[in-house]
Amino acid sequence: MKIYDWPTGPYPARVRIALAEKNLQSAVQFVTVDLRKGEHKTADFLATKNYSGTLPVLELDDGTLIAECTAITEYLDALDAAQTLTGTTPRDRGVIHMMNKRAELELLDAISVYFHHATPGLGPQVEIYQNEEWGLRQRDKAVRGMRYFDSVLRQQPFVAGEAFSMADITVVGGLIFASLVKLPVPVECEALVAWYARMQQRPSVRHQLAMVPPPREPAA
Ligand SMILES: N[C@@H](CCC(=O)N[C@@H](CS)C(=O)NCC(=O)O)C(=O)O
Repeated sequence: MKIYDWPTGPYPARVRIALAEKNLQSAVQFVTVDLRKGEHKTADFLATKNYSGTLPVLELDDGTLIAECTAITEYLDALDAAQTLTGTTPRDRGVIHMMNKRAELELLDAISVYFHHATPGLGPQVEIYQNEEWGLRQRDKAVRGMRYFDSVLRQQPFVAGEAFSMADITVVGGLIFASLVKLPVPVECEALVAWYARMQQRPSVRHQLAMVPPPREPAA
């Protein structure tokens, strides 16, 4: 298997964590695609690797291409019967999928829009259209998302309930992105910060290149 990759990106980090959780790192060859040079937006990459122009992309030995972190994680998780990341029962699969999607919509993807629209992002060569107001709205949405996940983690040890899952990986991706863009976690989000500290104890998470604690708002 090959993964078209950007080594410090928060989305590729999700797949690296999934690979480590499944003990599959040695089954994969990483191929770096330079985001800052816009290599992911070339006509050739869009036509032959990923129409959406994003990383990571998994390429199987038979040439099948799977983009989208959630899809890649589902594929990797289904390679063995344990399905530790996406759940085994219908109930667990549904809840994990919901919380994973929320982690994308309310946190990670919102920070990504903020990065691309209200900061220099990947630079002028790549960021050919920016809408600062939209970016700032998404930044505020991400902060609300942090408060939401804090409220969830006050009730349960993991994002989707009693066990670690793909939804935790996606929130970790969100907090990695928050640290890259220096978006502080609200000071009252103590459960979220404590959960993140626990996540960093997991070997799969600890070894991420971009793993630095997100900044916190100073206490009033
Ligand atoms: N929905 C996609 C988003 C992937 C994504 O945004 N990846 C970043 C890398 S960290 C990227 O390719 N950004 C480049 C761009 O949007 O121009 C997924 O889950 O895989």
